Amino acid sequence: MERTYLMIKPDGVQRGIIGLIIHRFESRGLKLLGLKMMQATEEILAEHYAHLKDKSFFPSLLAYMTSGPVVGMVWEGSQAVSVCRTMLGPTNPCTANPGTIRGDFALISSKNVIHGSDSVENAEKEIQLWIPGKNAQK
Ligand code: DAT
Ligand code: MG
Repeated sequence: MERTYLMIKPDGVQRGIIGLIIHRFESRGLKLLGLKMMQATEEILAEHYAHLKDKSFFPSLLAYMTSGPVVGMVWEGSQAVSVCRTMLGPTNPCTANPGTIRGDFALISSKNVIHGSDSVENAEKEIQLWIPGKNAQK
């Protein structure tokens, strides 16, 4: 069993597709362990997106991610990290296959609806960063 951190971004919340997105992971057989709706701060985003801090789009990424609430979630299942990444589709939704979340609900990288951890190690870091406390601990 593996855990991953998924986060519905502000565009997903604003468009009212939280339930639809959650339904996909539940249907796949993954288990929802924790969920938190929150306003992301620039501080937490700077840590979460530290690998992108020198990119030209970083300021607009911060503006987008703070434009409304996000829904952070911890999901558990067999190979949850890679299974969920496949269900998300690639970063650039233009290249995402229909049937993936980004392929069905997004068109541009800067508004791609959902985040998913890219490794088991990063998943554990992100869970502790976004949903610290008892419910999200192993
Ligand atoms: P992913 O979210 O698929 O793991 P990432 O970690 O490389 O991708 O980037 C994090 C987010 O930053 C991504 O979901 C959207 C934004 N982003 C990445 N590349 C971008 C680009 N070329 N233009 C605009 N936003 C981008
Ligand atoms: Mg990433």
